[in-house]
Amino acid sequence: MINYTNVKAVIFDLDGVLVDTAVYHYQAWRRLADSLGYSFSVEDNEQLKGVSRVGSLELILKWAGLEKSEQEKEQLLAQKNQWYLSLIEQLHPGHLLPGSLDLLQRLKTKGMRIALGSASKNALGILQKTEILNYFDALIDGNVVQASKPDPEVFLKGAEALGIEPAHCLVLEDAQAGIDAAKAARMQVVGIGSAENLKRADDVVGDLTALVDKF
Ligand code: B16
Ligand code: MG
Repeated sequence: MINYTNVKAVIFDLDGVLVDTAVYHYQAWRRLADSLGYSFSVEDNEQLKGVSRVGSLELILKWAGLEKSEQEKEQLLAQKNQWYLSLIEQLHPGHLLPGSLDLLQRLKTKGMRIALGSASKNALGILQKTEILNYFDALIDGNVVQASKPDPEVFLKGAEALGIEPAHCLVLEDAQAGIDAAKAARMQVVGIGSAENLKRADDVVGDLTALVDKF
């Protein structure tokens, strides 16, 4: 159970929580895996959620039983990102997930501090295209963190940037790696999605609409 009266700041994951971009990561990774002769499943994809670009490639190569040079890996990462960027080129506010805008507006009205805690290096462009950048007091993304989720770095940096103690931060996450990162940061965390994929979350809801009236 979440203690909402204790919450002073909310740290949002991006892909799969605020914006419906997880499906485009899936399509781009599947295309890359196909090009490597590996049949990439939905279950494989679930394990990549919240994992950095390079960490995701390492996992796919491991599953496929392939070894690549550093230079080949760089090319594969660039190719995946190019495909991903072309898929999200037309991203617009209609791609915000249910409840995103209502919750951001409610949190602002209530004076809550708001940060982004995403593994993505494309986060800024996505916030701009979906027109929600102005809601954020701090942006922590794949360009400023060294250690990937489940390491707590991304969320601890978010708390620090906001000037709020971790115990007063609530994380919203759609990935098991992100839930584990939030717990390692000693924060409360709500899983967004299905409970079977989000173990150890303090609560799990289907989407952000369920959280609007908590604040
Ligand atoms: P990029 P999140 C994560 O974003 C995605 O869940 C994950 O699938 C992706 O590999 C990672 O960002 C890196 O994204 O290739 O855009 O740098 O869920 O932490 O907001
Ligand atoms: Mg996510």
